[in-house]
Amino acid sequence: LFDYAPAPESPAAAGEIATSYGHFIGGEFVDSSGSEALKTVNPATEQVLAEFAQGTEEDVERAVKAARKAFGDWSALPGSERAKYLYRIARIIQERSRELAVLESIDNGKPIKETRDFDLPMVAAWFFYYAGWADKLDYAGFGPNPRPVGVAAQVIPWNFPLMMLAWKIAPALATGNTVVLKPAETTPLTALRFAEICRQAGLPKGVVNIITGDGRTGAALTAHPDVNKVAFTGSTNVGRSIARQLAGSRKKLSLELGGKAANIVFDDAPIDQAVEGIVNGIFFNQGHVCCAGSRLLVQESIQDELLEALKRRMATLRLGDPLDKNTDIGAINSAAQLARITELTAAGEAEGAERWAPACELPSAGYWFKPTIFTGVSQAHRIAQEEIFGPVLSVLTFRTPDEAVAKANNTPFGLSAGIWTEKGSRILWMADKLKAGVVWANTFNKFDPTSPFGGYKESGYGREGGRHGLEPYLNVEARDV
Ligand code: TXE
Repeated sequence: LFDYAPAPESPAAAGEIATSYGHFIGGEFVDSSGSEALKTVNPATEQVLAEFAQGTEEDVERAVKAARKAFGDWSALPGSERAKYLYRIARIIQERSRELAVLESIDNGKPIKETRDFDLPMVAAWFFYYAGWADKLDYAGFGPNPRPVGVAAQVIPWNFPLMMLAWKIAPALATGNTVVLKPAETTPLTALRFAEICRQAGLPKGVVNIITGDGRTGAALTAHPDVNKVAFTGSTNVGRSIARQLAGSRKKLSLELGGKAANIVFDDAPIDQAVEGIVNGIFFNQGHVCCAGSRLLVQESIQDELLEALKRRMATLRLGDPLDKNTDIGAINSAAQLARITELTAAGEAEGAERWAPACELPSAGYWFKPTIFTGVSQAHRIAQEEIFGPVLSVLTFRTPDEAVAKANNTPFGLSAGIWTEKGSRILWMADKLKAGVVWANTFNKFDPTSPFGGYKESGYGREGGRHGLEPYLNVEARDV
């Protein structure tokens, strides 16, 4: 499934970036009704890439109208016909994956190694997978006649711009809904390129609409009275404000919010493998990952040995140009995110934790943060409780499995967790006790379109992926079996 994305060659492989963009509404690229424009920059250079429209309420109105107009015909198509469009989109994504990977790396700051080998293959896989469901909904266990909800408003973040788009749009379209999607204001470019792909695939007009802008556009979209379903991925605060905004409405809501995952290493774990899992858990995508393994819980008896090996490995990580195929750690996505990381790491030091980072030079322009670990962290510290969303690991220790579970569960979040041990029985015992939507054993950050992803507690509700990922987009008339 994951081997089909060809390698991007050079920045020149990216299609042209326009100097300014409007919205994609009703199958056409259109100007905004307002005059306000935002800028997106390359976070590795701070160079402005393009201007794009700040969507107005009138733009939202037009986009929702276009989606409503398209809904009747789209939802009436046989599932096998909808599947053809999704397969076509998946194939075009594969064909254009070099261009998309480069564009994503330029707009987001993440290493090309990741966009090429992870993001783009996952994006295609998501469309292939949900294409397969489109004609099998009657057999999905939702009862005899599951129906699409209607117009879905989808607001996504900047950490996996295209992948979050795929997670939202693929299941919505497979189930017969139409969508209005708003990408994050620091990463609009690949969503706008995806709009071109919808045209290339001949997708009927209005089935997918993309409007750009910041949180004001997002709030206007989620509040629109003719929207039937809201899907949001982003910060817990905004998730809460959307839930308040929707209280009393009949809109369906799913939220995928933050996390503070524990990566739990027992004394019988193979150290080298665990070190790779820890590094992947927190430094993948600069730690801009909701399920990042941002807390290392290490069994006290192996703490010294593990930390020594971890520091040795961290010293080999290459930070720099996201378009260099050897880069492991790219740029922080925005100045605002860099400020947040800086503020929380300063709090870590002020609260008495010990900070360590390998010697490495940071490029002179752009937003960068060294891979960093904090030891001597206690559970009450802000860096043990709050999502940093950067390449920063907080190290805590435990003695017994019970203590590991108690510490792992002691945050407001519950999105993911990792366990490293040779004992299968311990994995099963721990997985049962951990309050996390995803539990990885002897691996971390593994994703697959067949498996549901989502959280407990303040990490949100609703699942994306697998058969469960269809549910938020369906009105179900009979009991789930
Ligand atoms: O998120 P926001 P930000 C966490 C992470 C990060 C913090 C802040 O800890 O440091 O959130 O990031 C749109 N109504 N995550 O400020 O603001 C916004 O335009 C409707 C975790 O970037 O939540 C963007 O499209 N929409 C997370 C999207 O929400 C609104 C990923 C996310 O932006 C809105 C991102 C409103 N009132 C950040 N206000 C994860 N779970 O992966 C903003 N938006």
